[in-house]
Amino acid sequence: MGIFNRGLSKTRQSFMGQLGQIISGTTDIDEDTWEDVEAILIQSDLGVETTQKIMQDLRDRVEIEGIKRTEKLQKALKQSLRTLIKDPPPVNLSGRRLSVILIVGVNGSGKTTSIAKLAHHFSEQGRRVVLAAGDTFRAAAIEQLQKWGERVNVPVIAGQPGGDPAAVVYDATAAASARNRDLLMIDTAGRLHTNYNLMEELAKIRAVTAKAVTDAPHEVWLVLDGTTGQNALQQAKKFKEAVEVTGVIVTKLDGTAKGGMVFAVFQELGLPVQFIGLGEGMDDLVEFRADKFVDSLFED
Ligand SMILES: Nc1nc2c(ncn2[C@@H]2O[C@H](COP(=O)(O)OP(=O)(O)OP(=O)(O)O)[C@@H](O)[C@H]2O)c(=O)[nH]1
Ligand SMILES: [Mg+2]
Repeated sequence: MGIFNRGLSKTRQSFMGQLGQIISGTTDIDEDTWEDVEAILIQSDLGVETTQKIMQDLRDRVEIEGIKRTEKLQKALKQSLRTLIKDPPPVNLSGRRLSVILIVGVNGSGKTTSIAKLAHHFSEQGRRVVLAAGDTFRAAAIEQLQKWGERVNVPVIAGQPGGDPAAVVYDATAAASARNRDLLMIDTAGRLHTNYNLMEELAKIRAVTAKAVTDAPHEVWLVLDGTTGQNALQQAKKFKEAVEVTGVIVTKLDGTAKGGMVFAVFQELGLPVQFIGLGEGMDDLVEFRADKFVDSLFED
């Protein structure tokens, strides 16, 4: 069983468990069937807008293909879901001496651990990674990143607790050049999307990287906690307004049945999901793949 299958088992069990009840009887599709399918999609945290879109696509599909019986619905639904998501574009990391990835998100969403996993991932690809401890706010945040740095064998540039994160980031860009590193990833403090001052601080961090490295940051990834489902979408809209987010990392999908929110990220935010978190281990952050994702919701 692949990691997608394993990591998405909770969403699959919930989703397929309910869908199975609808499609197992070989009855004709009627209004009750449509209502049941809609309820399942909402419960899987696809959100109202995305659910409506899928329902329309599914009804069209059923009509065009002349599907009459509920047992044929599964395949059609799978196809409808697949149309909403796609593989992310290649990460924008080549063709320059130093690439910079800025990681943002609300408190506890999984930023620091995702950075560690990404450091591991990119190091394995031969990148020379360095991390900046831009969370100077939360006690022990610097230490947390340093511990991860040791585990994945990547240097961490840090300042003093309570210091200016923009200064740490500036130092990190200089250190990256001095140490001949080609990928800098910046950890930031968790912040509520409603906190104006903290969102301004992110803009300042952005500006510092832009000043130090041409066109930086080259990627800005928003980390969303998958267990918070639709709530994460509201946060995301605010982050998207405040900093130019280029992609999303959805974490903790292994611990939730709300995996449907991934569809809403594509549909309602118009942002690609670059990576998904399917566990706490170093190898449990994987590149998002649309086919595998949809397959994992259905297969058993
Ligand atoms: N099961 C599971 N746990 C995860 C995943 N990603 C992160 N976590 C856990 O979520 C918790 C919070 O992760 P952090 O990386 O510290 O989150 P953060 O966004 O940096 O938090 P703040 O810095 O406080 O804002 C940790 O216990 C992680 O192990 C995941 O994909 N699956
Ligand atoms: Mg953190």
